[in-house]
Amino acid sequence: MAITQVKVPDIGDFDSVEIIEILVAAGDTVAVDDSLITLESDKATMEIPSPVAGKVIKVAVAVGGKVCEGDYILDIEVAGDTAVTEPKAEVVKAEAPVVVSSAAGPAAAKPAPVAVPAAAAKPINPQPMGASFHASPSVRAFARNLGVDLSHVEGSGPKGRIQQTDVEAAIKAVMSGQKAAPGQAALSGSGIPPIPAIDFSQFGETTTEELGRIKKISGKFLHASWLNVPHVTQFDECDITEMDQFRKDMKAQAEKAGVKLTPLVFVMKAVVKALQDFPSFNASLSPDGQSIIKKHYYNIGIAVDTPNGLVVPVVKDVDQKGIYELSRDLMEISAKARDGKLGPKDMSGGTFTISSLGGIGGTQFTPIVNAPEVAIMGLSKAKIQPVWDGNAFAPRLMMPFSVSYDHRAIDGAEGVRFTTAVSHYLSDLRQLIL
Ligand code: CAO
Repeated sequence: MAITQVKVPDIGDFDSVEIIEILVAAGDTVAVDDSLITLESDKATMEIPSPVAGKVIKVAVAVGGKVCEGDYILDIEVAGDTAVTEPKAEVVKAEAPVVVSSAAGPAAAKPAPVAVPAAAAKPINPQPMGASFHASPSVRAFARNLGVDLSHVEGSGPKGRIQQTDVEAAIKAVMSGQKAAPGQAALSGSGIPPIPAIDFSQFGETTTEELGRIKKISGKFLHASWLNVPHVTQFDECDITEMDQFRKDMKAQAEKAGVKLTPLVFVMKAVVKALQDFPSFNASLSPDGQSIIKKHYYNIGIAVDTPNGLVVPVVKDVDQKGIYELSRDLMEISAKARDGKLGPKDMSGGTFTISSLGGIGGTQFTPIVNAPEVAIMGLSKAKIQPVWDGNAFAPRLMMPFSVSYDHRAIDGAEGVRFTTAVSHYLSDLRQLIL
């Protein structure tokens, strides 16, 4: 008999990752590659597999603890001289942050991205510690994404192992009303009535396509933000006639400098100035909801539409950069986003998010707060409007925008003061240098 001390294997760039599940307890027998613990960073969930077969004799970590590569997890008693293979963490989901916005209206599809704090990203009904069920990491991830508590699901695989089809069957049973309360609570968590499952093919031809990876991940964050954050959306508009004229006047010079100026970079500068005036918008609530953490750095997340879905890279230190530098940063991160080359560092540390649909169209929309941030701006398409100047109607370039915010952190009056400030700065860029 030999004791193998199992340690956290190479988990890539992640440092100090939270343990969200302990999947074994002292006395359990494990096979090689059985999952031992689950780690969750803000970007990925990883299952740490057992490098050996044997009996768990001691678990040295706890849920909520943080570990990094090389940290001791548990002891396994191995029969005979079993070779210890170096385990590899299985990344269940890479969580590219996504922004969240949704068109208003009950039928509107919920939008995509937003980086949500690890706590909010956890399933509504976490599986109990050491739950006595067997399931592969991918099935656990599948269940977690849907908020299904596997301890309520009957496994049809060998030795009662839970398969994905078992999870799907459990969901169907609850949706169709065949299974009641306990299962239903496990699926819908906070008691939200489930949407009934309907066989749409009874009404006409249908096709079913699996959602892309980013959509699946962002959907979870969007849902968590939608459920956890009491949203208010303030609509406003600003007169960008002079700003846009300046942008056009600068076009040739900007091209020489290798950048293309769009309204977005000016909006970023105006937003930062307004954030400095209203620090509650550049903040997060503490996990217990009792304090507001105001950030003295200004990193703006930009929702970027990519072929694979929405992601939110972050432009750092916007307060310290000029328009050209910001344009360069924006072009660089948009290109990286579209090529799927963003790394965790490119997507972390944001303090406020802007979702710009202005290049596409629309009049207004209600973005979903990119929690744990407390506010997000949605930009819509500017167009020439007749504006009364006191004597006559004048043609002005008006840009509609909205700001959704967490009402726990920000009051309505502050909300409209903030949008008024942004509008003020954009209508007269000279204010930005005061
Ligand atoms: N009003 C009018 N025109 C606008 C505008 C606005 N608010 N914003 C941009 N435009 C114009 C630009 O000036 C540009 O026109 P020209 O080529 O004539 O100068 C054109 O629209 C295209 O701009 P763009 O969208 O390529 O560039 P951007 O800097 O404004 O935006 C980026 C960059 C990465 C934010 C954008 O490309 C993108 O991906 N937008 C979609 C984001 C998204 O999907 N958000 C929703 C998230 S929630 O579901």
